[in-house]
Amino acid sequence: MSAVCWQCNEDDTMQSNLTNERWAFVSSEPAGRREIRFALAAAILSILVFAAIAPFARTPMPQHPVFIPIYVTALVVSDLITAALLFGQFTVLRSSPVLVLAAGYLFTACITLAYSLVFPGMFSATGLLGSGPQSSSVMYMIWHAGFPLVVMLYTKCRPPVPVLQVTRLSSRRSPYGAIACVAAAVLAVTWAATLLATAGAASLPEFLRGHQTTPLGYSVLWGIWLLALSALVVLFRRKPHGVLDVWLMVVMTVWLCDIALGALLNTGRYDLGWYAGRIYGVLAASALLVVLLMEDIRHFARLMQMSVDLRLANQSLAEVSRIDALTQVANRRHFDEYLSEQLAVAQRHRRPLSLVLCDIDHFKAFNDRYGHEAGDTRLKGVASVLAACCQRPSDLAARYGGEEFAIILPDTDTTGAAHIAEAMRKAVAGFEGYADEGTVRPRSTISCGVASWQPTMTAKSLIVEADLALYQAKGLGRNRVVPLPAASLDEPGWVQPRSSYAS
Ligand code: GH3
Ligand code: MG
Ligand code: MG
Repeated sequence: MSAVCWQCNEDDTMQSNLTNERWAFVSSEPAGRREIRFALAAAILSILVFAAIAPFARTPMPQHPVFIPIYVTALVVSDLITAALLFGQFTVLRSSPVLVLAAGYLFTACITLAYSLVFPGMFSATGLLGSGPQSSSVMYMIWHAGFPLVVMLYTKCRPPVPVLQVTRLSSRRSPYGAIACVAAAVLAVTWAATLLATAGAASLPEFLRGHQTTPLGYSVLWGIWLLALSALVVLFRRKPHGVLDVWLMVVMTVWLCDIALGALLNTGRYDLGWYAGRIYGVLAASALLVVLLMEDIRHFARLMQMSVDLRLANQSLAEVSRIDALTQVANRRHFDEYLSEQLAVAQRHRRPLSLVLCDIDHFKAFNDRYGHEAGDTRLKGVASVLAACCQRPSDLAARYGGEEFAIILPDTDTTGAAHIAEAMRKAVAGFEGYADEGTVRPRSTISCGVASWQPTMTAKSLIVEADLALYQAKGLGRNRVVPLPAASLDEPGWVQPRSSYAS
């Protein structure tokens, strides 16, 4: 509830970050405009329907004893589900108001069940459990006074604790002991009420004569109605309102209509007011249940969205962690992982695998001449050319470090890899796309060492072999490809080494 906000010491930013986690339950959620509007509309609608029916409350209606079992079943099922949901929320929130309310709904479920047992004509002509003619009336009174009392107790309990806080508390003590105690207390109260309404009914004053309520019965019922009204007022005055408060106010409004139509404005059983009052009773019982279920669906949807967002964030994080920030090709970590993966595949299927190590020639001189920013732009350009030369989806171009790149070529033997390396060398040497560098600068060349995996080799020895080949390419004059073991190239593209950056 909004009351939770009073307890928050965090600054606004932190609070908004935690908002979704805190308001994970309707019982700990502050009422927004949407809830207030809906609740107000529901309350106004109930009052309007009440006003329309009230003048005809005494109209006699056909007696349908089957109405009672239907009414009782609907009430008991809906109250029990509401109680179960609230108990469930209590196990997480450990909020005493939620526990009290859950107990209230369990009480209404139990007492409704007991009411059905003593109602004449339901299980026997006079009712079970040795009930007398006014037993069901007494049960109705206890039932309709009990719930407003529970609601008042609910308002007196401290506001619910934020979810994060209670989650930490939850590890300390099991909530099931409290639930068991409360459930036992509810059963005891119901048992005592039933005893009073049956065995003790004879010693009670006369509330019902035949099917007619006596003046004393009306006084008690008016008292109960005023009690329900007080519960509504207390709820209203307990600000700021949480979602649960707002919907409990609707429940109490419907409760007032229920008592007024079904017990005060009517004359007795089976008139219009009596039927309408019972229907209001079912509405009052199911109002909170509907809200809890709707909120559950809303929270579930929010949870689904969060899990999708989280998965996407994880995906992009995984991608970012595998990409070199400057050149946007795979980084060294991804290179290492991919090489060992592909070596395992090559080993298992006895397939060839080659590695090309490329190094930009005289790059230090380029940097010295044009500056590091220009060097970075050049690195990006070379990386994009190398990546574009990787034809198969399984080929991977990575930045090995500094101005060195490594290309993993699965399913490629030395000759094939040497051809690809040669194509790369040519593409870099002939690349015209350094336009974004702003000024025209000499093209770069690369030297490439090619090595192919042999069954005795590890990832490390393959890299060492490719490095050796690269070293030879540098030694032979740069801007060339050297494969190890030697492979014949149809079109060897060696050119004489020349540093075009030297000033
Ligand atoms: P060689 O032909 O023998 O490879 O000569 P080289 O100058 O390219 O090699 P050397 O190892 O002497 O220098 C590598 C240079 O690459 C040094 C450094 O200035 C440059 N370099 C490495 N990483 C980066 C980078 O991220 N950005 C820039 N701008 N330059 C880099
Ligand atoms: Mg180098
Ligand atoms: Mg270099």
